[in-house]
Order: sequence, then C-alpha cells, then structure tokens
Amino acid sequence: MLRTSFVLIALSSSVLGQSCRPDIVVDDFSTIRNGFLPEEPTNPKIFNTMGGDYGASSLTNFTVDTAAKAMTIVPAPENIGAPEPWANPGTAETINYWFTKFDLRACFDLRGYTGIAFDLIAPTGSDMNFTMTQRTANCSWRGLDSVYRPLSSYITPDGTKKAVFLPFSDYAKNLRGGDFDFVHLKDWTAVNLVPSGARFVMSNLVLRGNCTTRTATNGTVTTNGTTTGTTTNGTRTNGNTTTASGTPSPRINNSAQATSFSALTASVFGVLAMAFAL
Ligand SMILES: *[C@@H]1O[C@H](CO)[C@@H](O)[C@H](O)[C@H]1NC(C)=O
Ligand SMILES: *[C@@H]1O[C@H](CO)[C@@H](O)[C@H](O)[C@H]1NC(C)=O
Ligand SMILES: *[C@@H]1O[C@H](CO)[C@@H](O)[C@H](O)[C@H]1NC(C)=O
Ligand SMILES: *[C@@H]1O[C@H](CO)[C@@H](O)[C@H](O)[C@H]1NC(C)=O
Ligand SMILES: *[C@@H]1O[C@H](CO)[C@@H](O)[C@H](O)[C@H]1NC(C)=O
Ligand SMILES: *[C@@H]1O[C@H](CO)[C@@H](O)[C@H](O)[C@H]1NC(C)=O
Ligand SMILES: CC(=O)N[C@H]1CO[C@H](CO)[C@@H](O)[C@@H]1O
Repeated sequence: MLRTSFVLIALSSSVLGQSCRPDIVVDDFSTIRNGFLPEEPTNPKIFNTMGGDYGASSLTNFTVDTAAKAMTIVPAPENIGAPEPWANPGTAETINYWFTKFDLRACFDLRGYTGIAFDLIAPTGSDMNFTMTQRTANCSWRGLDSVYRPLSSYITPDGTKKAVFLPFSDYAKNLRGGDFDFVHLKDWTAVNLVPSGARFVMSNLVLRGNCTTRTATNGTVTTNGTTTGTTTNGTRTNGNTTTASGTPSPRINNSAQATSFSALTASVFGVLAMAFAL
C-alpha cells in the first residue's frame, strides 16, 4: 500500500510537470467590446478579451474593423514631452502613444509568458518604439518603463503583413538598468509612431505562453517557430491556444487547462487503482 502511494505521487507529479502556460488570444478583432474603466465612468473605452482596455494619445486614432479582423492605428503628433519623467528617463520626447493592457486594473502577472505576437502591416519607412510599463508592487503607482525597442529591430516595414514577436527577454531591464518586474505589468505601449498619418494595421494579437507547440489564430501549428501542420480552421485543437471571449473581465486564467490536467491525473489514478486492484 505504501509503495502504491509512492508510485501514484511520482506519476501524478510527472503528469502535472508537463503543464505549460498556453497562449492567450488577446484580440482577434472580430468583436468590439465597449465598456468603461471603473475609475473613468464617463470615458467610453474598448477592451480586449482579457479585460484590458486600449488607449492612445488624444490625436492618435484607432479603429477596429471586425470584418477585416484588424485594428488600424493612425498616429498624429502632439507636444507631449515627458508626461511622466520619472517613468521614462532619457527617452526621446513623446509625440504620441498607443497601448493595451492584459487586465482591467493594469497590474498583470506575466510570469510564464514569453512575449507578444501579432501581425502588422506597417508602411515603408515607418517605425515606433515598444516598451513595457511598470506598476509598483502595490499595483497603485507607476514604476520605471522597460527599455525601448524599435519596431524596425524586429521587422523591416514595407507595407506587407508581417508577423512580429516581441520576446519579453528583450524588455528584461528598465530604463535605469535595473530588472523589470514582470509580476506587475502596467501595460504594453507603443511610443512615437511615425510618420504622422501612417496606417498601422494590426491583427492576431496573442500573448505567448511557454508551450512549445502552439496553434496560431489562422490554424497554423508551429513547434518552436517551425510550421509543422495546419488545422482546418482556427479552433483550439489542444490546450496550447485559448481564446477568451465575452464581456471584459478582470481575470482570464487557465482554469480550463487546470481542469483538464486534473481530469487527466484523475484518470491516471483510476487506471492505476484498477491495475493495483487486479
Ligand atoms: C526609441 O527610443 C529611443 C530611446 O528613447 C530613442 O533614442 C529613439 O529615437 C526612439 N525611436 C523612435 C522612432 O522614436
Ligand atoms: C505604493 O507603492 C509606492 C512605491 O513603493 C509608494 O510610494 C506608495 O505610497 C504606495 N501606495 C499605496 C497606496 O500604498
Ligand atoms: C498564420 O499565422 C502565423 C503567425 O502569425 C504566420 O506566420 C503565418 O504566415 C500565417 N499563415 C497564413 C497561411 O496566413
Ligand atoms: C523548443 O524550445 C525549448 C526551449 O528552448 C526546448 O527546451 C525544446 O527542446 C524545443 N523543442 C523542440 C521540439 O525543438
Ligand atoms: C472548426 O473545426 C471544429 C472541429 O472540426 C468544428 O467543431 C468547428 O465547428 C469548426 N469551426 C468553424 C468556424 O468552421
Ligand atoms: C481561475 O478562474 C476560476 C473561475 O473564474 C476561479 O474559480 C479560480 O479561482 C481562478 N484561479 C486563479 C488561480 O485565479
Ligand atoms: C498543455 C497541452 O495541452 N499541451 C499539448 C500541446 O500540444 C501538444 C501537441 O499536440 C500536446 O502533446 C501537448 O499535450
């Protein structure tokens, strides 16, 4: 009996050890989710599947085309300067920005996630800087931004649709050289989109987990970036890609994933119990 318990514990932990953080489709832009932030009850916002809102500097326009399943961002310059100088020391003067969050309260735990993936049509010669903005550990104050990385360091904008992946490892340091705190993410921001009037068309926005096999929203199955097969449609085919939906909610977690692992563990227990009974 004692030996049986040891076997069961060893096996169940090895099954659980295969768990990985699945991707989350932050937005496929097939739906517009209207709502309000609790602290801004008169300012209409739109939200992604994770309950995070989108925003931009006042002259920068962003619109969702649900038929095209894309968000178009059209920047315009403003004399913003350094709105929060303690948060972004040493950076260029801010002329515009666009952001989205991964939760309602802008204090998201990114542990287990590896980066942000999306498709982007960006005009030839255009550019923007990406940064991860920071909350303090109590989630109420703003901390130092991560280092800035230009779009042009990931792709060469040329007017065609390109897959962009921003690995969080590129943003592991803040602007003063300290460690970025990935447990308390404020939001993901694009700063200084240029030139004015450029049309940036974003689609298939995904927060990448750490599973090595994943299904893109277009059904392409990849293993570590290598295409290995294609599903008939973009439906979730395994636990590696999840799509949250419905009205904005502050938390979308992996409870479905946890349930499937519990069920798997339970069935392993059941089979073993039968084996030992025999
Ligand atoms: C990106 O940010 C860096 C650091 O502030 C700055 O040197 C660079 O000019 C910025 N690029 C753009 C396109 O704003
Ligand atoms: C949150 O943390 C910051 C930085 O540690 C601190 O200055 C601030 O007073 C705290 N705010 C609250 C409401 O506790
Ligand atoms: C599917 O999406 C992936 C990731 O965004 C992209 O690399 C690939 O080119 C797309 N495939 C098709 C057929 O659109
Ligand atoms: C995928 O990448 C991970 C992490 O780099 C590595 O441990 C794993 O062996 C790779 N899997 C394949 C199939 O290449
Ligand atoms: C995608 O495929 C799944 C499994 O075959 C099927 O249940 C689902 O209806 C399909 N969805 C669409 C949009 O075709
Ligand atoms: C995940 O969500 C479910 C359903 O909302 C909730 O019961 C559970 O406590 C959540 N788990 C975590 C770790 O937040
Ligand atoms: C967590 C999870 O469901 N992982 C799965 C990812 O996809 C591969 C290939 O289909 C499965 O083997 C994993 O179990």
